[in-house]
Amino acid sequence: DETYDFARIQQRWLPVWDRLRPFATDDETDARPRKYVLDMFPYPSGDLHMGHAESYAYGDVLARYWRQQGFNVLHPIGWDSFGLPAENAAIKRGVDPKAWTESNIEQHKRSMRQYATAFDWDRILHTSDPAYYKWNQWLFLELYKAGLAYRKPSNVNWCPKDQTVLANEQVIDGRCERCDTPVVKKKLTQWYFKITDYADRLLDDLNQLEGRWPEKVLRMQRNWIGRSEGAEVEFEIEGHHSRVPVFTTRPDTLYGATFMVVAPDSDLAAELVAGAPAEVRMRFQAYLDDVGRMTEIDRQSTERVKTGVDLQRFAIHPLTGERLPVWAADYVLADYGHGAVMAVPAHDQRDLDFARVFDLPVKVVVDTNAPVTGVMPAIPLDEHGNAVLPDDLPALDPKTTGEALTGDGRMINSGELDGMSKQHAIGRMVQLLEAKGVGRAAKSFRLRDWLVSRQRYWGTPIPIVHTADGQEVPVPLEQLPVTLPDSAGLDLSPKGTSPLGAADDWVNVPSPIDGSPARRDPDTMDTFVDSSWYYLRFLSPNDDTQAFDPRQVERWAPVDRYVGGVEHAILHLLYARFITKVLFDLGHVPFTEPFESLLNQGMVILDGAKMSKSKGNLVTLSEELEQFGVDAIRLSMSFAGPPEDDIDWKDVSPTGAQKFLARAWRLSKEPLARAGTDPKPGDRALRRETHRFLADAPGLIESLKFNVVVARLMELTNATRKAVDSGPGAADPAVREAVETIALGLSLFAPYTAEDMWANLGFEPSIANAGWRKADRSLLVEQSVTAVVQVNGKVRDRVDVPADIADADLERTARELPGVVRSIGDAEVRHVVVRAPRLVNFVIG
Ligand code: ANZ
Repeated sequence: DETYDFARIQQRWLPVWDRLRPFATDDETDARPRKYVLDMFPYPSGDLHMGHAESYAYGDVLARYWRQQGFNVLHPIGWDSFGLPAENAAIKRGVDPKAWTESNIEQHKRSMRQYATAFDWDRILHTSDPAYYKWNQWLFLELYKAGLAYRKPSNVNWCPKDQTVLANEQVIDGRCERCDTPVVKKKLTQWYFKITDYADRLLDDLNQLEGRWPEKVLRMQRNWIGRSEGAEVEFEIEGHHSRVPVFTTRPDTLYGATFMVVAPDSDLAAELVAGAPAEVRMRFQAYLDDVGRMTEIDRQSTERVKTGVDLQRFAIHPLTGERLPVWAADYVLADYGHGAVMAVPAHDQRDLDFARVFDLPVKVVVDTNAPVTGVMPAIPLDEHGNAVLPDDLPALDPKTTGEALTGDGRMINSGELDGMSKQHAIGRMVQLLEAKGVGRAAKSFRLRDWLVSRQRYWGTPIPIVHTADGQEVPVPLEQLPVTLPDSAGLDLSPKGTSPLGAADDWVNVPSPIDGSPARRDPDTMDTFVDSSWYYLRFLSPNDDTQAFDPRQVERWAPVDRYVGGVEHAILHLLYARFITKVLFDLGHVPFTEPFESLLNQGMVILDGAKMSKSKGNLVTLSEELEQFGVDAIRLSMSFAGPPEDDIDWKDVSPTGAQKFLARAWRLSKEPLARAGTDPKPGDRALRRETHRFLADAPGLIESLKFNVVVARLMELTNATRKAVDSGPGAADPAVREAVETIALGLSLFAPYTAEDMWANLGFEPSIANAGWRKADRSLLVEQSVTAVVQVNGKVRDRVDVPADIADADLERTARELPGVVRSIGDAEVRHVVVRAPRLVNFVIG
């Protein structure tokens, strides 16, 4: 059959691959170098969509490429199968989340198999499998034992619709990431992981990833961790038992502090207001209620008129001894720094706005008119010794202008700091504070501890038992996994407490310590815990004695190339990095970063817009595959542009891709030279194209220029067709060489077509493991030079050689020329003069 029929080709090769398992990685004796290529594992909600098709196409190009380069490549797949999407879908359909999840996984598996992703199907895992989450519980207990998992009552982000707690990261512009409902605050006792202990390392180690992770992701991670450097300054408060620290990035402005502000929802505010007059307490309570109804975004908005309550308490300035009024105001956040600020209205805009509303004093301590660099010019003084400023300089009067003086300048009104630059003054002030024992250099982070407990059913149960007297007891390792009870009979609908609390038989257990009545922790873990270490589980997914096998970790980890969407740029990657560092510190893994390099593919959009069911612009993957075939879709993804860019499906032509594949495939049906025929005498121009492709493709793939490689394959296909139709013809060995190379190149992008071509060319399957061919460098040079070959100074022959041929190669070539062989005969060559590429002279005698 001479027509390209993608459906027939797909049917032909799938069962063969099932049998050959070309991507198995279970041979422990395999001595090839190793690569670990990982695609972010999917949520099994619904069938695969265009986004999956794109991401898996890219991951597969890399996995198949490394295999052709002679690496043993681990490319596993699994499912992130716990979590809200599955649970909400299950609630909507009234089915068991487990059954629903598993049937979706089966659907995914079928689709992925058909999509011919080069996965090792013997390593699959899914996180809702007790065999997986047993080790999730182990991980929790490892953190617990290390003091990195703890419980605290705190204000949490609460989604009133999903009735669940959200991590800061899951609140987008004050709304629930999943359902867009405005998030409110609620006080609950929750489990946390102490990621803040790792803030410095999580930030500093990003430098190692420079150039290997997208710059955008590095920036997002840096901003998320948000390190500020400055100082901690302690203030006495009259009538208060201990000194109150504040965090400031501008200790140089301490002499300009004229009042203090505390966050209304902080413990400190509650303590201070307790000692205030009844009238103040009432006003404060009303204010606190208002604040509780506000989103974080509103609170921090600089647009809103500042509000606050005078607590009628006084702080003592640590250097001047002045009494500074203490206010509570919502622009100060309870969970940043120490939840209190020294207000410097002259130099901080928020403080100035506040001071102007409540008529509080403003004191300028930085002369922002003074030159910052170089030697200070002599400032002219009046008869009283005060500086005379030129008339045209703006007045240093923020209280009137409303503009805080945030620029650089020279210190004034600041005692021994006067005349110093900002940097100098910051250093000096820290010394002063340290000497007086009222402050020190300090850092503050935007990063908060990771809230890991969820009041939902479909997640990993937290392996802690609470005794009647309030003790937390870890479930002993040999009793893991703590499996989820059957969902039948449980009300899964969200209501603010975990559905597991109502599973009496499950929740009531004897204390592991003394058998006294106790209760299991009813919460489940954030699914980001599950995905924080799954890359390690893939290394020994069926090991029921440990979370991961250290020997396999040694062999494969860390991940060489991680592929997935930019939507995981912050959360998932940060958590995986954190858990990896914890595992390193506990001696479980020998590295500190999980993902050596990262590819974030763009989105597949339609007409410039994100595809969604509600917008009615959904392109359905299964229909595209049906119409154009797997290879045409995969090839289209790679050809559409750089993988990081969005793909507008409107600009993509699967028909064009299909036509190209047919053209390439038909070449393999030509009456080609026999396999193994030496192509040396073949058409030199075509050979040059072939070997250029072989030489260039590896660098292009490694720098992720997949689209360029596809374009080059198209060119090579055209050149080959020309050589067949109007050149040396199909039987020229150079044509066979070109067609074999096209098949090899296509094996990265269009595995079915490539395999079928390989069979047409007379080879055994699978082309996936055929191995890349080495480019013959001598064929790459465009110019050839005619070398003259002499024997005893007389020209005996000529030969065309590459312009950059080496002396030794030229000599060897020359010796075999007929004219040379004839005239040397049996004589002994006593001396050879080689001047590559133009001349060889054999001296005989
Ligand atoms: C005095 C001062 C003077 C400040 C000045 C700034 C400029 P970043 O860069 O975000 O770390 N601050 C401290 N804790 C706060 C809290 N819990 N809520 C709101 N604001 C808080 O900002 C650090 C600055 O933000 C700190 O430095 C403090 O104001 C304020 F000319 O202290 B600064």
